[in-house]
Amino acid sequence: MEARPAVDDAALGREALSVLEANWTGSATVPAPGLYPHQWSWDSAFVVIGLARHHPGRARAELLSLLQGQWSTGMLPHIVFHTPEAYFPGPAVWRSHDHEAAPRVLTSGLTAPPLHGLALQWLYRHTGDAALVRLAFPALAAQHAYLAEARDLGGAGLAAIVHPWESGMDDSPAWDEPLAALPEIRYGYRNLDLDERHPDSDHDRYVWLALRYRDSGYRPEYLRDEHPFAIEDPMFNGIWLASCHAMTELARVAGADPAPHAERADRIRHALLDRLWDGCFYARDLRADRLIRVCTVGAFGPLLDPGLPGEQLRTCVEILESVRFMGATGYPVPSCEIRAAQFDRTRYWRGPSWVNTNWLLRHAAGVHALDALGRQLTNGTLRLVRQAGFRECFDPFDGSGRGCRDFSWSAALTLDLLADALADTLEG
Ligand code: 2M8
Repeated sequence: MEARPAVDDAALGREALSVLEANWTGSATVPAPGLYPHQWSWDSAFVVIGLARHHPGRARAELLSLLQGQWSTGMLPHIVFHTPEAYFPGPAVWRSHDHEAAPRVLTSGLTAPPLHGLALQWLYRHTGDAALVRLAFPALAAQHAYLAEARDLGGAGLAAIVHPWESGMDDSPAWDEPLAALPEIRYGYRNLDLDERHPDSDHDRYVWLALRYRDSGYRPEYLRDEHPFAIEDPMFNGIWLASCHAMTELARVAGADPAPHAERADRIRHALLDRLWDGCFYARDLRADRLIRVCTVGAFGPLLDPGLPGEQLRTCVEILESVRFMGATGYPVPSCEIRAAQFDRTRYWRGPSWVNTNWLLRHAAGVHALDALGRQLTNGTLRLVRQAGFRECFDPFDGSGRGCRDFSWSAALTLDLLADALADTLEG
């Protein structure tokens, strides 16, 4: 474990704000200097959530700058390139400028977990900024319509991801089987030292999948009929469902009809239960037409739904608290169950604990009034950043930091968790 002076809450909060200040480029917050020098979609949503009470003006600017990257199809891309900083795969790979639906700013051609409805609701609750809701609501409604129209590849109401990058949990063991079914690819090019993150073979397949989709002209028909990677992921869809609930509430502020958003939430819930539940929520491989039976932190995405039935709620919480997950590690929440053969405490999204998934589960605990679980998630996550800093991820057993430093969502969500911990102390 890295030595780090113990810091009190106020000092930790100041450190978090200074990381976010340093990672602000003037138009957006980068996830981390150097390694991730552009604006990533769900990272930005977490930054909006973290800044909502402390720096609402910046949170608003963050959301609006991300929305500049939205395509006229409604697709909100996973990366927006506001600056010419080198990154692979960058604009030359995605070629968004060749696509008529793409905006002027350069972007990737994939999407990311649709957390933005929840982020807007968070900001509204803390600021009452109805003008922002009126401005952003139509864009987020278009994002949801895109997912429902272009990504419901299974036809039952869930959105399919068409690339591991779209899950945000790139190297999750849940993608091993569908990736292994792809042809062996050897490009041998990369511009980053990706250290412990991906084996070369996976990285080459990531690039290959992205190029195939690009070369199809980013056509939905190609995704439906030909693309070899199509997965219904419980975390992506649990997040979408949570954003649908948020949109139902925000519709009233925006002067829009809440009913379609509430109906969509119901449809997603039913499809999650029908298609992904088998004693745990698993991802479904649409191409192989089967569940991918490895239990990862993604399994808990549906906990974000206030309408999750009691049986699934109880079972998910039992698994989360058991020795398969938090019950065995000293810190919340390993990204893969520790008894799985694929679990690796050192490898990116295959074992380490992440502040963003901890925060999502903390939020889910609040949704279901599971106060003790919520406190455990808040306190365990704060212990991680207090001891190791705002690292990208953490060893779930000893809490040591992994990946890059000064990572934006670790800093931003710390601000939110600190406020939470303070409220608990005042109430207690
Ligand atoms: C990681 O993803 C990027 C690709 O988009 C990468 O591996 O280079 C993931 O952890 C993802 O969730 C995150 O949004 C991104 C930026 O922090 O990094």
